[in-house]
Amino acid sequence: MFDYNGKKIVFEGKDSKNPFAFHYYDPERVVAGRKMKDHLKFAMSYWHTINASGTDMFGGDTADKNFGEPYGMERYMKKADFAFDFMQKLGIEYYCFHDVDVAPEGKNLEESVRNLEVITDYFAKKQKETGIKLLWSTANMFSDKKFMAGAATSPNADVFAVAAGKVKAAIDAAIKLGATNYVFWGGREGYDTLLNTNMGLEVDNLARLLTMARDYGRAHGFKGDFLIEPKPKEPTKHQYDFDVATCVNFLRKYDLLKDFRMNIEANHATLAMHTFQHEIRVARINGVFGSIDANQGDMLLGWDTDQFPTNIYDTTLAMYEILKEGGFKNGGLNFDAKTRRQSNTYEDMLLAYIAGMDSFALGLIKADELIRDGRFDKFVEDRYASYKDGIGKRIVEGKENLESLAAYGAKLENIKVDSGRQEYLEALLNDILFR
Ligand code: XLS
Ligand code: NI
Ligand code: NI
Repeated sequence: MFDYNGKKIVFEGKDSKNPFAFHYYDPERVVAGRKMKDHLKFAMSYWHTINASGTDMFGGDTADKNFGEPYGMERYMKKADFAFDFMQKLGIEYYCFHDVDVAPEGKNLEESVRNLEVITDYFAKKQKETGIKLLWSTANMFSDKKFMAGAATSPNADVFAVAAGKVKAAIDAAIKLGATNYVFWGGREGYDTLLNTNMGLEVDNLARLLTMARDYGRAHGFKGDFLIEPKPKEPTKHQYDFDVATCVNFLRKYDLLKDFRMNIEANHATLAMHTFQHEIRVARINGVFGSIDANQGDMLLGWDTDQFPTNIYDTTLAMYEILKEGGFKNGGLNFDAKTRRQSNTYEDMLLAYIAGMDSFALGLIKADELIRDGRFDKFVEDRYASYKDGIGKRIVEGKENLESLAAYGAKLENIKVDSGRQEYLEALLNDILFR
């Protein structure tokens, strides 16, 4: 059953018992006016897929991702060949990477940048051959020991300088490869204790680096979105890009709202004690929805487990928000997810992506049904009907003030608020999911 025949993974439908086939993801099928593949814009994460080898805090590798090459550029070339072949097998049209995922690090910035240039030239050739595109690039500014106290928010200005150099090179890579986004995830941009931290300077410096990146990118022809990826904690106890609402406030304070949007990760949302849907909604109502890092956490584990998404409630409600947004523009759906340590074979990697892609495909189908069914939207609309005319309309239009409202409300008695019908709506969601 788990003997994979090496062929391209294709859609076989939900009655298929073949694990190496899509059961819901039918790339060419039109849902809500667009092909599924164009709605979903699936991307492969280079770091988890091509590099992660099962290491955890208690044990080493369980999978071999060295491709028979002990070190150096040869290994990274083999990784690239594998990556493009893997995406083609699954029909994935986008990928994402950090600088250090794709090329070996040199003894200094100059050498690392040169390595990155060699590999991105190779990527450019591969992209041309396969039609695969870069969704986003980013700079890893959290793994090397010089980043132990942050990058832009490090107390050491030399670290800030090297971080700026890495961002420049990763933006150059984005431009060269035609990426439609550039991502900032604030790896260690936060603190472990306020006892040693100048928070005001650190947050100002973070804004300084982002502003320099925006200015450099725009001056060199980068037309895509800059994205911040909120996360509340891990590796630091407190990350400055805590959640979407915090990031929106940050962008507004430093006048960056025009160029920056959000890359929302499901597991980061739950670490911030929000649902995935909540974070997308907050981004939408503030006009900063950008892209998705698709994964899921484990309810019983308090960290970023980066599991492949299989929870259909979550994928449906996420796709509901994305459809309401009008779909992805520059963004897409990057599987920032890795197979479990015990799922350590090549087949597991395929099965994991198939599970994630099918879960979002089914989520898309169900979200479209939910919208076409209309009862949810109608319920919410009716619930706020008091703002459509009379006093509510006048409040919304700014025609009332505290005194006029005090006069209006003075004699009101027995005000009745209608039931919120939560249980009915939850059952209705089940009806749509399981019919
Ligand atoms: C880590 C983040 C990271 C970003 C890219 O928690 O999710 O993988 O997506 O730096
Ligand atoms: Ni992520
Ligand atoms: Ni994450």
